[in-house]
Amino acid sequence: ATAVPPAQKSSWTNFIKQIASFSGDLSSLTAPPFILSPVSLTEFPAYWGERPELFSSIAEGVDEEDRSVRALKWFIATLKGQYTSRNEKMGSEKKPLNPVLGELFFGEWPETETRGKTTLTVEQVSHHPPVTAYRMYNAKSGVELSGFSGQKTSFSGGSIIVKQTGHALLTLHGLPTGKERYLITLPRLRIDGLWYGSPYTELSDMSYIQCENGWLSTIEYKGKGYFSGKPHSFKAVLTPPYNHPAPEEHTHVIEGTWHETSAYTKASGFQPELKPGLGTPYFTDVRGPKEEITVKPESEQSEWESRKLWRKVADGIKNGDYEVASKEKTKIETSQRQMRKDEQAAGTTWKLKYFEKIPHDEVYEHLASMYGGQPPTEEMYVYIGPDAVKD
Ligand code: 0T9
Repeated sequence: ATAVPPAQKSSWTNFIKQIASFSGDLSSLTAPPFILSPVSLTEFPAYWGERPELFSSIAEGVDEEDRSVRALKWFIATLKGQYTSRNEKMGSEKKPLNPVLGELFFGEWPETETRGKTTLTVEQVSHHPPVTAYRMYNAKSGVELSGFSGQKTSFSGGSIIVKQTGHALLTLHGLPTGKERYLITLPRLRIDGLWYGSPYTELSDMSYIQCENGWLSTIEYKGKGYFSGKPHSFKAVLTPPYNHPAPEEHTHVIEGTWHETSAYTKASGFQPELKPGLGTPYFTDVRGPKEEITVKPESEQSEWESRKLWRKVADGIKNGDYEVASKEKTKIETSQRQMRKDEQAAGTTWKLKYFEKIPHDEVYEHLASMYGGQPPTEEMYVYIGPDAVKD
């Protein structure tokens, strides 16, 4: 069975062939209409915030160990949104709109009784190759996430392999002990199901959450037929700093699936939260609803804000009016090309609004060296907006 509409079969086959013979920036390839998403990649950083309580409560941990557990729990709980939500909403993974340079996306998760307001600022900081910078901040708890996201793609064994470039830094500001930083690295993706026209994402390899105090989460991802025979499986091991007096008793092992539930398989010395009905000492349960970001109405947005900028294209895609979609997309691309030409003629370059690029991130290099990662040096985008934290 195939999900490819009969009229788009040859264009889909063509698209797959193009992907196979091509490696680099997939965003520039023209895909058949049925696989187009009306959502721009600048909206994707919002997945980090869809469990706002878990995010802001990282700072409530009583010590480094507890905060590292909470950081891991929040991270794992975001994976379902990050990697399966297009399948749930649109039936399969789809090709997102390729953001223009300077595109912005803002939103928030409003304050409630149990948490302060969390805000998100996203800016497209490069078009070729696409790079998205983001910053999420909860002022009440002092929890901040900042990072950037890019992709290097290749084709292997019928799947698209996506190496994520970029990393994120989680900073807990204003703890009694000062600030505490965590480096978050990102997993590798495989896009499977291409032949049938119903692509979905599986994660592979490892990612890390390295706290500057030495606590380290190593997360290993497996698809079908590994640890549990289930798709979307992972195993996370949290280990104490090398000089910890009782490392064995403070090593946490968690196994499960990141789109459903996970539980401790080892938690010596640490009393995990128990949840009725789940039987084992549970860690995450993301089967329930998540909370989507609140975005202000388009009438109050600037021309650079993602939903307003892409409105006509997105409507075309949603209404199956691909002629309109492609006409409107061409308009946006033409005006972008003109802007680049004008800049070149004037000897200027586009100026970022909310982020400043630094060519090397020393925090990243330092924290990555702690777990023995030998990462290629990466740039970083530092948030410079009005509520930037100076400490
Ligand atoms: C950061 C995430 C990222 C972005 C997407 C690879 C992908 C673009 C990047 C990595 C987020 O935090 C997490 C989730 C999904 C990733 C996307 C999945 C995907 O297929 C696209 C790529 C560029 C394509 O559109 C490939 C062509 C398409 C026809 C396959 C569906």
